Amino acid sequence: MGNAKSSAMSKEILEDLKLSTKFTEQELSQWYENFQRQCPSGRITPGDFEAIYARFFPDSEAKTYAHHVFRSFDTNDDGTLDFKEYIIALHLTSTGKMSRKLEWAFSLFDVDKNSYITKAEVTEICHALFKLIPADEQDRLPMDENTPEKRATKLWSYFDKAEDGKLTEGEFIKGVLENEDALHLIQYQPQK
Ligand SMILES: [Ca+2]
Ligand SMILES: [Ca+2]
Repeated sequence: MGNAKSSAMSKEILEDLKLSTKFTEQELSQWYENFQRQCPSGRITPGDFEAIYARFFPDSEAKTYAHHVFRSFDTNDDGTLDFKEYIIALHLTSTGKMSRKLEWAFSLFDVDKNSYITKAEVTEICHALFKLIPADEQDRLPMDENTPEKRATKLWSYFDKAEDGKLTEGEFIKGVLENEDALHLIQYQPQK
């Protein structure tokens, strides 16, 4: 409202996003309009992002996980998500190819961004994931994955690494692709 001037996306960003995602110009323009409306400053803050997650996971504590996801989407490390980072994130998590999704999953697990995953980082993300799972659902989990530690140990076993080893992106993606069970352990899909 009264903000029409800021509603055009720069040609450069549009072309860039058309190349890096499969979204059409029309889809991108539509999302840009929505983004501008919901986020007039053009930047999503960690607080905004937590609020979005809280709406998706009303019965659980999504803040910790949201914080990790935010970090993995904030590719230029400036503490906010701009439209480009937002769209790439949306693309990756909805329609992206499996290999791209796993690249993203790697960055989610690489908490300190040093290009390696350790078991401690896997455990930290498993803790955040667990907070997303409602208590009644946690009760129904298999015995060997019903705590964050057990889940981390099970996941780590697929990567053929020592307890104190370091996992590269290639090893992570290979381990997940070769073990169907690993794929469900690295994420949480709400049942509702
Ligand atoms: Ca950013
Ligand atoms: Ca790391």
